[in-house]
Amino acid sequence: MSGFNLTIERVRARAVVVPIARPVRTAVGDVPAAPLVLIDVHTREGIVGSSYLFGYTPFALEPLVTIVEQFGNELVGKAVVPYERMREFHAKLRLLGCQGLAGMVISGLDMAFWDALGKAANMPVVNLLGGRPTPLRAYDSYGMVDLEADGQALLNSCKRGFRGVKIKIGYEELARDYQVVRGVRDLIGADVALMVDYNQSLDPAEAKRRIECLREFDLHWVEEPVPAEDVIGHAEVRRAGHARIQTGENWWFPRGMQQAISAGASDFAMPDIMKIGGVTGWMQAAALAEAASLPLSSHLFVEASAHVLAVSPTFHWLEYLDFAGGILQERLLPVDGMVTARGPGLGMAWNEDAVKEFSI
Ligand code: SMN
Ligand code: MG
Repeated sequence: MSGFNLTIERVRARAVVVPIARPVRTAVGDVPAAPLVLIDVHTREGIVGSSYLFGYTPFALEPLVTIVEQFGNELVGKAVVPYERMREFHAKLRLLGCQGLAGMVISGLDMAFWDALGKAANMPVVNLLGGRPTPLRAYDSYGMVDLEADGQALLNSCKRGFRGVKIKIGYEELARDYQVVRGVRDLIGADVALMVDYNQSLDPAEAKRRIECLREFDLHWVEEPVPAEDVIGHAEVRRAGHARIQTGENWWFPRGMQQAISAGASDFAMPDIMKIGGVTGWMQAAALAEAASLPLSSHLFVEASAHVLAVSPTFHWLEYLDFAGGILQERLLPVDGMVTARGPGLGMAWNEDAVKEFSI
């Protein structure tokens, strides 16, 4: 059987809420556990391609499951050929638009297709893409931190070899931002990269004011200072020149990325593989990043991101924030601050006992 003649027989979606090591508190809401939808694309050849969606909040799970199942019904009998399926998805969603939950679903199905192809070829997806598993430098990603409660964890991140740490800020007052950033910088020292993430919580004027006050801490990047879709506002903050601006986790497909690039929104780029179009969309985004000389990082999805970042010409950082480890047979763990893709496929196998335990 050629690894490239797979036919879809059934698509299954299951909702789970997975415990995570550290609840993620952001300036615009908290993520106490990971609401995921597990996707399994069963083929007639017996291969099952798997991926997951991150729902952000539990109320998104049921509609996501419904959309996956409805798309799945229309996929029965079709070939696992990601490029063809993506073109069909975009045509189908032309009137509705392929943002939001529908955009997440087609990206998740694309990831599952690539997982199936890798399994059928008995190789990691990164090899199908022309690369090979490569240790990628990762940063340890936190939410809003409490220096008392999280200090030891932050020190452990450095001891485990992470060369970068990200924290979320955007407190009510700038003074608190300043106090937390100063405390973390003092804790991790000058040689570990420190990224901060405002999670879209400011307006451009307030962002410029706050970022100017944080200049002394040598921030590696300031992420999403203003609403994600405000690419003009991002560019305005970037032009102030107080810090390098990072954004991208809310870009919808390569065209959404291009709009931000055209606006000069950021110094770096960090698409989310679940919003940029899965593996197929990511490869196009990686080309855009190279053409625009934008260092490229990932957002969440440590397993799939380790594959696509290894073949991204402007690779910058892998974000280490493990949401799915609790329902995998084996977590993808960093080694000395580096993360390496594993296979076959995307290298994920569900721990069915845990899936049952965390199912909703
Ligand atoms: C983030 C957003 C939503 C959930 C977890 C983390 C954050 C990031 O924006 O960049 O990791
Ligand atoms: Mg972010």
